[in-house]
Amino acid sequence: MTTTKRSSLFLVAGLTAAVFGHGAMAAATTVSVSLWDNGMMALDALGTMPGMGMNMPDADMGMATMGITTDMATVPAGEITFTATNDSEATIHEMLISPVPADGGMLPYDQAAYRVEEESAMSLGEVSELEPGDTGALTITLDPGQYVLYCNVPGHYEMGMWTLITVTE
Ligand SMILES: [Cu+2]
Repeated sequence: MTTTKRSSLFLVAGLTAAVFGHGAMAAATTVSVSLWDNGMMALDALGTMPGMGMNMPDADMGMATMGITTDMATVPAGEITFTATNDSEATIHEMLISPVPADGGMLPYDQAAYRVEEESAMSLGEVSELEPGDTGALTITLDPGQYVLYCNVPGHYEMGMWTLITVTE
């Protein structure tokens, strides 16, 4: 009788360890993010062509002179660390993250300031103002859904500095 009880307890302890082990693996998701531009002239066309922010009308992403590139476009829900590196030679960049609006449309945008309205866009966090060559990290917990990573230094979002990331169950 005593032996049977011990065996059961041992089994339960083993199962618990397995569950925690799985959770620890899920929490280790790291996304490498590159913030890049084509050099000093990257902002010259600002205001002279249709904006290239997410879902802006007539956006031609082939004209983008700045951008954000990630090493994965889909990640599992849970704790995610974004490691952002400013790969520009001369320009400060940053990385913010907001949910893609439920209607699939544009992020709220201040045309006069050339910036996303961060609060209305429900910004979830940021790696702010990185000098060229610098790296910063943001760790947040994300539910399943679609999110947009973007740079909100004036003009940069409109010049193409954004990308999508999908969080799965
Ligand atoms: Cu930027």
